[in-house]
Parts: sequence; C-alpha cells; structure tokens
Amino acid sequence: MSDFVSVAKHGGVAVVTIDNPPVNAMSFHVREPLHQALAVLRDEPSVAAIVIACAGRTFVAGADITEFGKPVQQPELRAVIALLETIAKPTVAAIHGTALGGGLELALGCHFRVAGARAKLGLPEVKLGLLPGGGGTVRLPRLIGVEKALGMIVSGTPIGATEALEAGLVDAVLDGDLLARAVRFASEMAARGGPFTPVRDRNDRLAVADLAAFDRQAAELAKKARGHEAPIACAEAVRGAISLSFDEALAAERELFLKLVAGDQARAQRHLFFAEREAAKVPGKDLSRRKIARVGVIGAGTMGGGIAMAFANGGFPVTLLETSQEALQRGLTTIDRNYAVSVSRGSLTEAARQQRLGLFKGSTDYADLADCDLIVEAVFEEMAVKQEVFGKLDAVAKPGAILATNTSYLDVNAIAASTSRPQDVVGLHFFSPANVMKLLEIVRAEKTAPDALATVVELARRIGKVPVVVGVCHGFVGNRMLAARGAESEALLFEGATPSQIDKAFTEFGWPMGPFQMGDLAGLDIGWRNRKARGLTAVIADTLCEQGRFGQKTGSGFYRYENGFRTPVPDPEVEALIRAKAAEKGIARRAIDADEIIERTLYPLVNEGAKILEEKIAARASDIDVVWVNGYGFPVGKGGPMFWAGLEGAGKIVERLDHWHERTARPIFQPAPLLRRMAETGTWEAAVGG
Ligand code: 3H9
Repeated sequence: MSDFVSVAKHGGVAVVTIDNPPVNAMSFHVREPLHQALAVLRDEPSVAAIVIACAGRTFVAGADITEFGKPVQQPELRAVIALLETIAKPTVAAIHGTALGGGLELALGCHFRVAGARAKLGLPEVKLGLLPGGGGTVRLPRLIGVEKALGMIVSGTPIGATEALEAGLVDAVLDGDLLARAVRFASEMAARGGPFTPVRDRNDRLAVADLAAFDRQAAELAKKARGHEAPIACAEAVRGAISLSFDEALAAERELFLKLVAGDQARAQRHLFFAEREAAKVPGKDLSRRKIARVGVIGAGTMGGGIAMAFANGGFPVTLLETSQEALQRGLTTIDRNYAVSVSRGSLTEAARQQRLGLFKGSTDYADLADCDLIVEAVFEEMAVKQEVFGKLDAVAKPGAILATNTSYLDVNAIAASTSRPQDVVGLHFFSPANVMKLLEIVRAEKTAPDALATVVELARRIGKVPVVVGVCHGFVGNRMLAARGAESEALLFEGATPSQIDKAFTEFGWPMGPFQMGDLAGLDIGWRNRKARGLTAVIADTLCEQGRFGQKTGSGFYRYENGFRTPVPDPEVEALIRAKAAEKGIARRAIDADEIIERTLYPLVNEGAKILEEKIAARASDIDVVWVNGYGFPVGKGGPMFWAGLEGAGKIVERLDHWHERTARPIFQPAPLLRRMAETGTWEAAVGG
C-alpha cells in the first residue's frame, strides 16, 4: 500500500502493519495510508477482523513530535481513530515495545488490545507540556476508571503489560509470537460474533465516578503543578470525560490541546526532548565502542557509593575500592541501607535488591581493579590526590580500560597527564545523589580518544543517565555557570534583599527552590571550605559558618529549621547580621524587587553560558539547557537558560547587562560577544555560525 503501511491477509484476518522507523511515530505519511487502508478494510466482505501491528522495535510511540507547531496535515490522528470506531468487525491492537501517547490513543480506538509481556503503555504527553490530544483523556477513563486514568495522564508514567491487564487497559498478555497470537485472538473474536462496543460507548466506569472526589484529587495536583500548565489542563480534560458527553469532551480536549501545543511551555519541553537526544550524539563516523563488562569505583563515600549504585542499577558488576576495611564496610552498609529504603518504599522488590547487592565486590587492593573495563575515581577533590590515584591506576588497569575522574572542577588534562595513557582518560561528573540524579557531564580532555568518549556516552544512556559532553574548564558547564549565578547573591543581600525574598523570586520563576534554601540543604560548610582553600570569602555565608550554622543539618543556616522539620523559617538574626555587615561596608539598603533579582542572577547565568559556547566548552546551546534542567533544577517549562534567553529576548538581556556593568563594573555583567550576536541574529545557531 505504502512504504509505511502495509496490509496482509491471514485467512479472514487483515493485519495492518505500520513501519515508520525508528519508533513508528504517527507522521502524516503514516496517517494517510492508514486511514485509506482502514476505510477499505471496513467495507471489505472477505475481512472478518483487523489487527493493527507495528514493525521494528516498538508499537507506535506517539504522534510525530516534529510536526507540532506546524500546520496539521489531514487526516489528523483523531480522524483515523474516529474511522476505526466506525468499524463493526473486531479490531485488535497488537502491542509490543511501547504504546505511548498517540500510539496508545490509536490502540484505544480498537475494540481490543493485546500486548507482549514486556510491553509498556502510557500517555506521556504531559512531559512534553501537552495533554493527550487524540481522545486519550476521554477514552482511557472509560476503560480503566477515572482515578487510575488521571494518575497515568498527569504523571505521564507508562505501566507494564501485567498492570495494564489488571486495570482493564489490555484484554490479554500474550507470550511467544505476538502477531500470530493476536491474529488468532482476532479470529476468535470474529467467530464469537458482535456487536463489539467501541471504547467511546463504554460508560459503566464513568457512571460510578465521584465528581467531588475527583475535584479534590485535581486540586491536590494543581498545588503540585508549580506553574506548569499541562498537568492542570490534563485534569480539566479528564473532568470533561465525566461531566460532558463523549463528543463534547473530545472537543474540549482538542481545544485544550491546541492551546498547550502553541504555548511556550510545550515549545520549551519539545526543545528539551530533542536537545537530550542530540546531546547524546558523539560526532565522528563509525566510531567503535569498547566493551564494558565490569566497572571499578574508587571511594565508597557518598559520591562513590552513589556512582557504584548507578552502575549496579544498570546491571553492571562493580568493584568498590577503599583505603581501609572500615571505610569499605561503611560504604557497603550505606549502599545496603539505601536499597532497603527503596524496598520499604515499594520502588524496588526484595529480589531485585538481592540481585543488585550481589553485583558488588569490595576491595582495598588496587590490583583488584585489573579486570575492570571502566574505573571511576571519586576521591577527595584535590589535584595531588587525584594524580596519585591515576598514577596507581596506570600501573594496574588493563590496556584499553577507560579511566574516569569524577572531579567537579579540576583540570582533566592535568589528571590525564599523570598516566601514560591520556587517550583513555575522561571526566565523568556525576551529580549527587549519583544513583538518582539524571545528569552526567562527560568531560572530553584534550587527548581523550573518540571511541572512549563514544563508549561512555552510550554507557551513560544504558544506566539511565542524560549525558552531555563538555570541554575542560574550571567547573565545566554546570558549576561554572552556577558560580556566575551566585556571584550577585551576596551583593543583593547587602543592598537590601533578604534570603527569603531572593528565594521567592526563584520559586516564582519556577525553580524548585532558591539559592539560599539550596545552600542550606547541601550544607554551607562545603562552599566555606572550598573558599578557604582558594583564599576567597563570602562575608555573610562565612560568618554563618563560623557560628556553626551549616544549614539544615545543624538546624540553622540562612534560615532556621524548627523541631527537625525541613521547612525554612526566615530568621531575624540572619537579617540583623546582613544589616550589620551592610552598615560596616557603608551600604545604604533599599527595596529590591523580583525583576532586579532575576536580572542580576539569571542574566549572568545566560551570559556565562554564551561564553562557554563561544569557547566551545559546550558544543551546542541546547547542551547547556540539558545540563541546567537535569542537574540544577532550571524549570523545564522554560527550556533551560539558553532557550529561555530566546523567550526573554537576548536584546533585553544585553541591554540590562550593559546597565549593570556600567553601574558595577563587575565582569559577570559584561555581555559576551556571542550574546550580542544572538541578540542580532535571533538564534544561537546563527550566532555561533556568524
Ligand atoms: C502525542 O502523541 C500527542 C497526541 O496525544 C496527540 C496528537 C494530536 N516523534 O528516545 P530515542 C525519535 S505526543 C518524533 O533515542 P529510545 C527521537 O528523537 C508524543 N520523533 O529511543 C530519536 O531520533 P534521533 C507522545 C520521535 O529507544 C529516535 O526517535 N509520545 C518520537 O531510547 C529514537 O528515540 C512520547 O512522548 C516521536 N514521538 O526510546 C514518546 N519519539 O535518532 C516519545 C522518538 O534522530 N518517545 N523519536 O535522535 C520516547 O519516549 C522514546 O523515544 C521511546 C524510545 C521510549 C519511544
């Protein structure tokens, strides 16, 4: 029929196969022949039943995201599904891999859904700043009930085949040859005879829905949405499924979808979807990959333990090395406890915990690292210590093993130079807690071999991380920009802002928390020690540390934490300290508004990003966005600092940076030439190219 949709007859059952690699997205070139094929099969007397299946690794993974933001080409997905529902003979979706978004919506247009045991089904549109726009919010509640449907739609998290069977989302989980069994299922249904009720007409689960309970559940969701439009729109659409007729609810869903898809938040989230995938691509043709079977981790402290868990969670055997038996035991006990917590929370089964613990081998002898294919060092952040470790690794590691440092700031070229094999050395900057945080900055040193780099990038994805390749500079992409963001915080305090005012400006912008809350959470003593080592000061934070106020762990920092609670309470003592220090410096305090706070903290963040791009420390502006969203909590709905610069207007940012530079002469405010070019050209790509 077409390159993308074909029809084959298996007796009286027609199998319609979608073949649109890599993930069978519902592009226009699929929808058109699919619509035609279904129209023909509906009226074809020799066809008693229809199976919709997919070639390749997955069922339809959704609408084609690249088509959003462009004029819709007919037939749209909703028309294909509507046509499906006019078919009187049994229709069956045979689901392998993932049925996501528009893919699941297509399957909901069928009378029956059968799935392979490893299939996953979900409506992840919310993660793209959208709601299911192909009838998902109206049909799913009819099939599995309102409460469960709302949970799936608002979280965007797919469920497995067994759970889907229990919920009533699929009719059978079939082992073995899925297609052959789906054909048999369809033919049995045809033999049984109709009428077959389309999902749109199944109203019994909606009839028992409790609208008041729904509204309470939706109100809770709205509180958690923190400025995100999509979850709220999702709830509104599902409410429509209960309170409106099918057609009215479908129309209401469409209206909400169109509004979201054209909005900045959805644009930002689409940008991030593709940015993450782009960041994982290593330039260079036919790069081979090195085989990684066993991973070594040096250091069993918080960072090393977390890194070891991240690899074990990805199925890799790990050799964990410490300097003493006690330190090793402490590290292994913490790992054991962390897994036990996951079991008690229900996020890990006891069997999986045992399996993961079985992957660890502890050692205090470097010679035990000889069989590791990748060794990650997570020891004290000091060049001499790191170089000593790499010298030892050079002596024991097998030829071709990748040697990685988890440094957050140090020069990876200098670390590589302490070995005789700099081509095998790379930075793997994990974020704490390393078993949880998605971001992995992969530092490419001057001599890092392309195949070593490609290997760790691929490995990162295998263990569920979001990798971004960065170059060598102090603090790489994330921490270097963080320093630029933090540079004005103290000045703002001196000039009149309070910690809670600054944090509020951040949370209103969409950050999960502001810089002072963050500092209190991470522990103020870490930055204090770092500053002392580098001969730097931060008057307010240093004074708080001298008073033993290290943040949450000591019950006070920039805020007070009462009775062991984590809620920050503004502290008049801190405000008095700020006033006193400002008076000592002769600074007259004044009212500072949220706009000024954002200008003086986030514009330098963008500016530093531009410098990083200019210096080619990051390959693309979108890589910087991926770093900031996944590692530092930059609001996803704003797409990362570089995307946000476009929304905010690079011209405006340059103008305000010029203003603050004139007033303060501080280098963080001096606009990068690339930022000025971006203001002229309108995109980072054009600015870089120009
Ligand atoms: C939707 O359905 C809206 C409807 O409700 C309403 C419509 C009216 N479109 O992730 P991978 C590309 S919204 C276009 O590396 P994996 C991806 O960019 C959609 N392209 O593979 C990459 O390209 P490249 C709801 C897509 O095996 C390549 O495929 N659905 C799409 O790690 C491989 O992707 C979703 O949100 C797409 N829908 O993971 C699901 N999906 O090679 C989104 C992927 O050039 N997709 N690509 O870089 C996924 O979650 C994952 O891709 C999946 C496979 C789990 C399927």
